[in-house]
Amino acid sequence: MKERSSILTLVLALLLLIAPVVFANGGGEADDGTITVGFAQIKEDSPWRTTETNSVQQEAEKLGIELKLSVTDQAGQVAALRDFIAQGVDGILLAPQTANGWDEVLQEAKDAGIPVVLLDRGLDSPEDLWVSQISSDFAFEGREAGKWVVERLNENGKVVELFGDPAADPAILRSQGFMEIINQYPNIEVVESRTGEWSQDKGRQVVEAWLTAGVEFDLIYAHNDGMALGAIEALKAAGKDPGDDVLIISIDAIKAAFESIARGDLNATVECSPVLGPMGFDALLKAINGEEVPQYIITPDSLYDESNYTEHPTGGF
Ligand code: GZL
Repeated sequence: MKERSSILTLVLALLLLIAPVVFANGGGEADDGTITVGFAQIKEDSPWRTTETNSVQQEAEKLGIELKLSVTDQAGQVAALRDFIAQGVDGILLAPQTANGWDEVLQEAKDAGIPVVLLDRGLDSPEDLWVSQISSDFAFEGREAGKWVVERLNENGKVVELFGDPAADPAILRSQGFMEIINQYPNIEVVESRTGEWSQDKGRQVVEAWLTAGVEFDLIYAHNDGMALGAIEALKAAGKDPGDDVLIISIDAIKAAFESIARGDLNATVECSPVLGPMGFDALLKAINGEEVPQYIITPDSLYDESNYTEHPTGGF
């Protein structure tokens, strides 16, 4: 009898010893080593954004990474990052809708030891709060568009600009790069600049308003293909011949843009690759493993117009 009670005491003591370990992660799920990544994506109805999201999801699947995807506006992205931190993810991918509003939550991620990699846009927070930005060089894209415009207008003409989101890094820099070139030619004038909010419908509305108001212009510079396609709709509805009466250049190189160039509507587009999943996870996994990662990883871009659009390796995104 005495022997049985001492065995029972020993078993109880052992259980007390191992219990904290077994139930440490709420119910005893063994940590099977799977990497978990949170991706805070921008809510945006565009082929470009869909291609990017697919690229991230396909790469996560290929790598066996558990991806938590959140698709919202900027405020929702901040909340999503706090959720990811609370869930203890291993890393975060963020496509910041706007350049500002991130310092606090990025500091919280850093304090939690969770690396953040930026996809397709930059932001204005201190560089020590995020690991790497993987994107195009937006000012370069703007300069390339500016050089094409100078040549096609023979250094003389009126331009209207369809701005992306004025709070977004790509829009700010695409405009700066463009104006850096255009400002060198006194006979080229940007007579109007207004946001089309990256969308085809809004781009169409803005150009309709310019036409109704009798604004005279020779060329439209759109910060993305979606707004350019909307502008083309407006020009056609007004009886104009886009690509001839009015020249149009934009950025992104989505498939619909190449189809429009083939029809003789759009004249040119500067490529901006949305296929960022592989590079995003490569940088994030290195950071998770404590390896050095470049602060900026810039994807190369090229300009495609009537003369070379058929040479794009994938025919657009
Ligand atoms: C650029 C990306 C931009 C695209 C637009 O990296 O952030 O967002 O150029 C999209 O089409 O709105």
